[in-house]
Amino acid sequence: MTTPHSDSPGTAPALDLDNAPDQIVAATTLDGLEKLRVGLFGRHGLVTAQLKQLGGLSPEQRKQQGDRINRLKAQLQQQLAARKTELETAELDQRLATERIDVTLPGRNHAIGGVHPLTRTLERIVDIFSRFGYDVVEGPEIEDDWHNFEALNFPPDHPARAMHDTFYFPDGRMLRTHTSPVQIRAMAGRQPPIRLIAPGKVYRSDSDQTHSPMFHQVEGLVVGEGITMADLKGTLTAFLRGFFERDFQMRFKPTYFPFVEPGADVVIAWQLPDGSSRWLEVLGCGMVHPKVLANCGIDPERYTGFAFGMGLDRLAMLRYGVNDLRAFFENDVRFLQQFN
Ligand code: 2U9
Repeated sequence: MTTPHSDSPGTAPALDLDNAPDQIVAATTLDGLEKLRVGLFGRHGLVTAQLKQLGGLSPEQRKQQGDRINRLKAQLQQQLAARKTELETAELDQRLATERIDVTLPGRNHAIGGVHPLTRTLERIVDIFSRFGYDVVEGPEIEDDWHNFEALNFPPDHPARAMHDTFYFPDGRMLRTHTSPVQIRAMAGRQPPIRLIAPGKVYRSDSDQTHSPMFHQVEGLVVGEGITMADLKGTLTAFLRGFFERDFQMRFKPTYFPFVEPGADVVIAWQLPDGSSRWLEVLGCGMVHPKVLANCGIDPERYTGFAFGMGLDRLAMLRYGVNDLRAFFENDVRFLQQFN
């Protein structure tokens, strides 16, 4: 660190009028430069001392020495000013380089994920049935023939089996075609009163704008003493009004499912933007078939029950006005962001 041009007081050669120009050029800080200026032009500075001596000289010498000192003074002042400008510019450049802030940069956006519309729809359904006092129950997606068909009153060669285009494994097991086996397992494990919903993925070999080989169902089951069709109608009316947050006409249209008797499709009068309305199927339901109760070890002479089933994806399409089911599964963020 002991270069001859260093500013540090301990290592610089003593300032004199001969080396002053070199020391000015070698100054690397504005502080160091200011010390040199004081050493030359301050009250006890070298140039100041020379000027003070002029008073004791003869007029002729004074003029000669005066001219010399003035030239020296002007030269050193010019050098100090030039070096000062250089050091100030360097300091500013250094600050601009290290403290640069580009105020035109756009702010940093943190991408915040959202809740998938199907999850949102399920959360609404679970929320409503939880307030009705229902449990939420889940079960396996790979099922055996007993739980998926047999216990639900689909006899081996029953044509209703053909309604479900089932994905089979070589060992005879299958991807569940509905969440009904969850209720079979729940009933086999307990006695009434039973009040539950079973949400989950189900699989059928079917694919177009309104069918996907994997879709989501929510089924519900209530079993107890004295449960009637009136309980079924009251529950589903309260649920649908809560889910769609509006009032509408409802109809229960008789239909057939092997696991319920009687069975019904529920349709609601859906208001279209032009003021007209049309009947829309929103879920299926029925009184649990006595054979199904018996298959699960529940006495059908003592207990009755109702059940219902709905396509979660279909309800989400209706509620959010989505016309292609596949949009829910493609996970295009431009689609998903609309629900945040
Ligand atoms: C047990 C007993 C009865 C569940 C039910 C429906 C009617 C129904 C469809 C709606 C549209 C399935 O997603 S969908 O294709 N479901 O119409 N489901 S009653 O009945 C049961 C279930 C389990 C033990």
